[in-house]
Amino acid sequence: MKKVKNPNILFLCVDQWPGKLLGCAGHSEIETPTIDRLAASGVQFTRAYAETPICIPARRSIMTGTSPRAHGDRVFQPALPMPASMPTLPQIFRNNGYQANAIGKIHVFPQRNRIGFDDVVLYEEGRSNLGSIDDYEIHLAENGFAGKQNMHGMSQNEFSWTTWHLEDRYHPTNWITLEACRSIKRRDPTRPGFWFVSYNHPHPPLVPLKQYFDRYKGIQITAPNIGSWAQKKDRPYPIKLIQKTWDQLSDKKLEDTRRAFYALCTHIDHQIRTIIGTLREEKILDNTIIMFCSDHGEMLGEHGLYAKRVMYENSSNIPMIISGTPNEKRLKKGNKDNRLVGLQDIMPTLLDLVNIKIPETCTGISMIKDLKRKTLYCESQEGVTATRMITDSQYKLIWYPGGNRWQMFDLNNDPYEKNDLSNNQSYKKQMKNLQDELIKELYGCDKRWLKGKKFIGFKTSNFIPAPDRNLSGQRGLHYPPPKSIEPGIAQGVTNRWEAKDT
Ligand SMILES: [Ca+2]
Repeated sequence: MKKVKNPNILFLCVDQWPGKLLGCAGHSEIETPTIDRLAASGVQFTRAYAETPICIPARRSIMTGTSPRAHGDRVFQPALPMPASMPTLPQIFRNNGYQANAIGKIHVFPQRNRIGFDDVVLYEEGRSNLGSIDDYEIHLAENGFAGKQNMHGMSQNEFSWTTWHLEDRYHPTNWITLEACRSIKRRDPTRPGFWFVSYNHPHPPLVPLKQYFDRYKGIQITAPNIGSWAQKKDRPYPIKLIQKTWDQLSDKKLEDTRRAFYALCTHIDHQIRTIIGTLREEKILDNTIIMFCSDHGEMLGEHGLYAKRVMYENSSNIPMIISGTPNEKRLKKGNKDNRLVGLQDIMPTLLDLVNIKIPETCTGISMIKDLKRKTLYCESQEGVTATRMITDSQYKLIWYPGGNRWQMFDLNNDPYEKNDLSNNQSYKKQMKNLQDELIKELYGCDKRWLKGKKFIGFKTSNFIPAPDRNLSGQRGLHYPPPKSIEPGIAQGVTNRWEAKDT
């Protein structure tokens, strides 16, 4: 039999996991021994960002190697197909002789679109009302738990928590791991493999296994950082909006919420070991490149904010670790690389590592090349919550067109973004430099918020919270399956924000 030479790729993706929430990033409370070990045997990119820290746009960047501007979503468009003109990451691998399989969450439309993979074993977070019953729901049904996945009662976009309500083996993290191991064992031995293993956690619902929550019971959990700007009466309009959208948790509740979140992370970390062990037992571990990243982070109460969308570090900075094969010289073991990178860089990097030509459609840059960015541009939402960000590594400039507000942070000296420097005259020059770079990045409908070279933004109206009791993302009993909905309308929190700019 012809020996497979090209390395395999194990791409481990998680959802909503902040870059700082890793032992190897210096976090003293989280337990991530496996990921720390991957970082020690590879390169950890400490300044990696989600260009749009929202699920669908982030995943489009991963799968096409492009910026939000190129792939066409900086909002969250549930019914937007993948860009027809762009080859996908799995398709390019397959075109070059690989087998490519996805296990878990891919979040595309239509849901069963394989976007270039040979096969997708799908976990869709209970979105059967968009037209497809996913493989996890089928698995539960076959084992006598039809429609019971959400009977823990926790919401998809909310920060209550409870422990997992079924046997451990039915937890999505365990199921995704098992399916990943099976896919590795069932591989075609004549071709290299590309596995995209995509966990939906630590994204809410916060439903850790009891033993993982218990691990954190005796650990004092540090309270979130609250910047001086975050409680000011005249804080930017979108910040007020997000702070009012989620319930503000008491210190005690937030502490337990963080424990539940950390428990979901450690559970994933331990489960990853079984996949690595399977590669080892199949005798292909030493010929496998392992990549670990998240689609975006999670504020988890920092500055009174929850979830993502915003450009503060907890939301936009992500874990990005690549561990090469033992002889790979381009990935120096244990290196912490602080260049500015984004999700759009993953596709060019993985292709570069196995010497496959990078398609011209990619806007990303290979992270193993010497070429480095001077600035990185990130963007999120249109309308009242629109947020634009540019960073030159040391300084981060955030623009809220709603109310035409600015924030600037010195990340070298203020990594938790507590001190807004935008009104500090000593930093006028640094701010002007970044504004000049930002204006070059703006396009499309953003241009209506400029007058010549002047940023004018738009006036915002008074915020009136919708009377929905913060439960609009709640899932119910899924047997029989819920009725189909119009797929183009986002369900959950986003449609409560009446996104009008006045
Ligand atoms: Ca996500």
